Amino acid sequence: MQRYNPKQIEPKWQKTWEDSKIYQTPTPKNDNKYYCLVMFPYPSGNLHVGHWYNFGPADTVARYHRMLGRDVLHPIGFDAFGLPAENAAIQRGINPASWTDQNTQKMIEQLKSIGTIYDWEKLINTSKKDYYHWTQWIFLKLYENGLAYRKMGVVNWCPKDQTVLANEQVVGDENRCERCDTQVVQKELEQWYLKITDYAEELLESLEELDWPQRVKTMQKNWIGKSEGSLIKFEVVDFEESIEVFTTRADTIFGATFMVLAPEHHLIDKITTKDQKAEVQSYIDATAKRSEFDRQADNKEKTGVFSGAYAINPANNEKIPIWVGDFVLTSYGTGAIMAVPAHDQRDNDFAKKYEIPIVEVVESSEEEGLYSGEGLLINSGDYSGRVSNQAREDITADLKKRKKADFEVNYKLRDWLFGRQRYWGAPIPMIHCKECGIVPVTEDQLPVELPDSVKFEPTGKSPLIDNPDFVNVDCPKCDKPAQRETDTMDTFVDSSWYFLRYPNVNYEKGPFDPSAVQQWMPVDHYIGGVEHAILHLLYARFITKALDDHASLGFREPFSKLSNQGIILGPDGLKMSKSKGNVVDPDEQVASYGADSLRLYLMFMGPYDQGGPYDLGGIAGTRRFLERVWDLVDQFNSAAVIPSDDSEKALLLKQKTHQTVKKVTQDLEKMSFNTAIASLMALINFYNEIKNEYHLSSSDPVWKEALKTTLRLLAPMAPHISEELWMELHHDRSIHNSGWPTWDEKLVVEAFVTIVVQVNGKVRANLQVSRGSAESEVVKLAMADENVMNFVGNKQPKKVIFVKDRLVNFVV
Ligand code: ANZ
Ligand code: ZN
Repeated sequence: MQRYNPKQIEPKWQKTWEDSKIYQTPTPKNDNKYYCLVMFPYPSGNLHVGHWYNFGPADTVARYHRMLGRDVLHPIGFDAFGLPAENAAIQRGINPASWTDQNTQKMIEQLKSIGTIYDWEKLINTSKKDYYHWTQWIFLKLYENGLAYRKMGVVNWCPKDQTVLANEQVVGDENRCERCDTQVVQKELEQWYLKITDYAEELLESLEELDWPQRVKTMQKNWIGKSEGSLIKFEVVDFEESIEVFTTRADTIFGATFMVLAPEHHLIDKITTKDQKAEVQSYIDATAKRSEFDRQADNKEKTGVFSGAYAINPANNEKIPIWVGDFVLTSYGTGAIMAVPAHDQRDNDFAKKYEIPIVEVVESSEEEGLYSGEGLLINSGDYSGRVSNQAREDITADLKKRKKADFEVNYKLRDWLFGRQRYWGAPIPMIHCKECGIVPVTEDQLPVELPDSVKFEPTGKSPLIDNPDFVNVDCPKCDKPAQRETDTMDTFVDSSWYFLRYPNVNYEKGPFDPSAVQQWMPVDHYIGGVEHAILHLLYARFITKALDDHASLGFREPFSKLSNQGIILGPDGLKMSKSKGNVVDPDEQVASYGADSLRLYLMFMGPYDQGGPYDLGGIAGTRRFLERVWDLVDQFNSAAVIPSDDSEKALLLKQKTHQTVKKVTQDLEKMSFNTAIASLMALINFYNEIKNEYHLSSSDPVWKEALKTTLRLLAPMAPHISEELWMELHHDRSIHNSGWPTWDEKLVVEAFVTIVVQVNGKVRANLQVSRGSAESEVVKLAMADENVMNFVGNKQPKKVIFVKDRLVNFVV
């Protein structure tokens, strides 16, 4: 046998596998399907080590399930539309379409070099007509069912990308663009929205049934932001009007000493007194210049103006002043609040500043400071003495009898703003007609094709506006000249349904093939980065539910199980970035060490969900390990010695192997790759130790079985070398079709145990003894230990405590 040379064997096997189509997706038999999905990449140009960290281990999971005998679907594609590709293309002065095509070609080569089992006949590219046709179809379906609409509103605007962003794309305390990190500003614009809020409750509730990391579920839960409270009506003095407020603390109503309206509130104009008009108007004008971000910030001073009007507190009939203040947002609850300065910090700041009375109504259990917790009510009429959380229900129920209140649930989740003023996306299939208003493109006119000849530099307006061939169209309703919608869809629309396309990528009657989807969905295991915890995963769940309601999908949650990989840092422990010069190029690593070594190293470097710094020495270590495996099989093949006749050693060899089968199986089940590899390393060390006493011999069936099993355990993680060595052991069928090894529980039980030897309760030695050894035998062995002898001395111990297979303690 030659020396281990991945450069030669890896491309060879990749080609053989591709030619023989061994990874072609099977038609799944009942209950035997396993849909293993990785989050598909943007065609950014180059795979980086982070991609490998996603794709390599995910491929291992898919391969492992394949060897278990499952029918596996493990596809790949490109999330090809969108800002990253468009911005990169603009920088280089080329069309995003050509840039994307160049990159996908390059990336496919790279993806192949990893040795993945992707079925290339199922490749998806979201920027191609045959895909976005169906993105547009889904949009029409949503529109038809009232789930897509246009409205005027305050929106997030990225000054660098010159487009609106969804709330989910504004990240961090400083409100930065998720794509380019520029600080986002807010603008009033008419925009397209998808009604994700219709599904708020279900999106929250069915999180329960998902096998997802808890932190992702918590992030979604907080984003949805369910808040249970009450709607309470306050009559306006001298007007036939009432102001409704949303509060989570109806129990504090006796402490509501004023009200605050958002400056946009519709009643302000009507109720403001003459004297106050000018002041109120200038306050409203000033507010218009502030963003919601700014208005909400805790550290900003609270401001407001008195409207001159009063309301009646329905709990105690007291007259309280109505103020206007911009810390109350028009977009949440009813855009008005009852202010309880004794128990709410913002209300407290406000009351102190404008000298409004502060009345405590919940007994504080704290010495000082504003109390916002639960407690017994005080100063609250008949309700005094009740516990606040009970009083909340009672007060609302009593006010409800008088038609002054009702129970209410609010969500922080807002509708999904999905139109973009950019070129590189699926055109929204809508037509604006002077006569008929907004008219949807008819289904048979899909796809609305994205034209090529467009100046796509961002200008703040959609670049499609300047393309008359695209814009001018006849109205489908009245046939008069009309204009196409020029906004395109955000790429998150493309990725919110791609997993439905893989089961049958060639389906021509709809976005998904109902029978194929029924066979494969839901995704059994979805693997990808935690950065998508809210955005992509929430959108995909929403679209799934909407399609189930309006296109008979047949299930309501797309991803049964989710795993997030950690993040790979540069060798210096910092985030990898070109500017820091700490980027590790996976192609170079493959060229120097091989794909198997890189796969193995990434899985060995630490727990998969934690990631960590890429250690340039570490990969050399996994390469050496693979060489040891290679050498062992090589020696076995060429060792024509007579097999040893030592049944005890043979048993030991079997036991160690079976123990490792069990360990690796259990570890792969929970994606604990690093510990699986560690036990394989330990097994190879053991083989190397025992081979001198129990001869490595190609005619020894015990050795042969042990090595075959080891290669099969290694196969999902290092697919090329295990295939090569498998063939060296005279097989004619791929190791990847050889099934997953099983273990015999009887052989797994340890033959040897470690016994702790103590003297007066302190550990003085560890002993390896046969399982079940008798006390007399263990004592004899312990007494022979030098260190133990030093502490026992030459006296007879007073007492010996013995716990079988565990411990012996000498009391002296
Ligand atoms: C009286 C009160 C007393 C309140 C108290 C809180 C504490 P979450 O949990 O986030 O839903 N609120 C309601 N609408 C608002 C708006 N449009 N802009 C700003 N604040 C608004 O918060 C609900 C609470 O936020 C409500 O309960 C209301 O203040 C305030 F000791 O009412 B509370
Ligand atoms: Zn018309």
